[in-house]
Amino acid sequence: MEYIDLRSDTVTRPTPAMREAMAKAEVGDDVYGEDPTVNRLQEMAAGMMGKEAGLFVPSGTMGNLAGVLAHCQRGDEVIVGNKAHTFLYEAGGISVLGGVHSCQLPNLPDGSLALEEIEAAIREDDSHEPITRLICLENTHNRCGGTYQTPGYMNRLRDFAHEHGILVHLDGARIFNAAAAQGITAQELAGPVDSVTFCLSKGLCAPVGSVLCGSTGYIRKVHRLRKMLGGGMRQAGILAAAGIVALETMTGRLSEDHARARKLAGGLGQVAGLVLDQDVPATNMVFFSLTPDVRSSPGEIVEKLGQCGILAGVAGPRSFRLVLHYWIDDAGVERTVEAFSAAVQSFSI
Ligand code: TLP
Repeated sequence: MEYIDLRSDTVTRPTPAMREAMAKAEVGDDVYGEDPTVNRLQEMAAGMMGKEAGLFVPSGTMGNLAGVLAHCQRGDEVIVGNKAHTFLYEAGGISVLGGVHSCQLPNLPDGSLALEEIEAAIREDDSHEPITRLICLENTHNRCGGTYQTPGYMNRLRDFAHEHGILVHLDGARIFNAAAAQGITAQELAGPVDSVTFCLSKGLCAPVGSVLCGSTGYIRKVHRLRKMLGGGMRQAGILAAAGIVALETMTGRLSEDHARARKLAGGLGQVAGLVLDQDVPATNMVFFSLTPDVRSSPGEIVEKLGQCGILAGVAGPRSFRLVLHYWIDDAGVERTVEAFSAAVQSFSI
């Protein structure tokens, strides 16, 4: 059966152009810095983020982990949203491996952190307290519904942080979605921060990899950390080649996924028994819940959908997340709405 897989954009397979580029990629030992394809990807990525340098890493998780560790000493504190991927879904790596303490502030519904809340959380110079070293942001924000922040917010936050001697790391796993939704470049969002991780493997369809970008000195530190974390890859050009195709061919089409997300939300919003978290999705994610009269759990609905070839994600005790990407077309959106309608009806009183 050909599945319509909406569980995440991490499920995307590489395009034929990527597979071709991978087969032909020139490679070398990247731990020695000798892989020409990795070097090209890193230069391209740094340029697109408005940074001096970039480092290819196996995953977004490793990018964020090495990114935070390079800024912080053991016992330092990072201010992070309580719905941030770094806080919720990275196995506590910054604490486990870096001894970095986290201070969680409530994410506002749009995924931002309120400057007043940050200000109140900054530690005094007092030997009882950890040192506030870093603020971690996420743009787009996954658990807040794929919402995005504007360059205005990014600049305000950076100015505020730097005034207090604090650095800013951006988990920009889907920064190109944030840029596409606003009709701007990724550089306008990443330029203001001290470091940024973005993923090649999600909406951009590359099979593996993320790039962490920052100043030359910072990336030199990250190079050692990547080795320590076991992420020093050898002939990684074979993967970087797909990443280059991703940057060249996939960033410009993400608004198609956003349009399909809106279409999908429009259809699901009409289904009795479902209620959307946001009427109009901001980017490529659609979050919605079951109304109280539906006598089933999201897990049961997901199982039913799976039987007709649709893979959906459970996001909470009554809620779902569907993520649009390159491999979902208009017909897939229509089939999904029909299948949800049938599945929910079968459980309604
Ligand atoms: N997110 C995954 C899951 O881990 C939840 C998904 O399906 O959305 N930052 C953000 C904002 C992410 O959404 C993710 C992956 C990551 C970092 C981690 O990337 P990888 O999977 O490459 O380690």
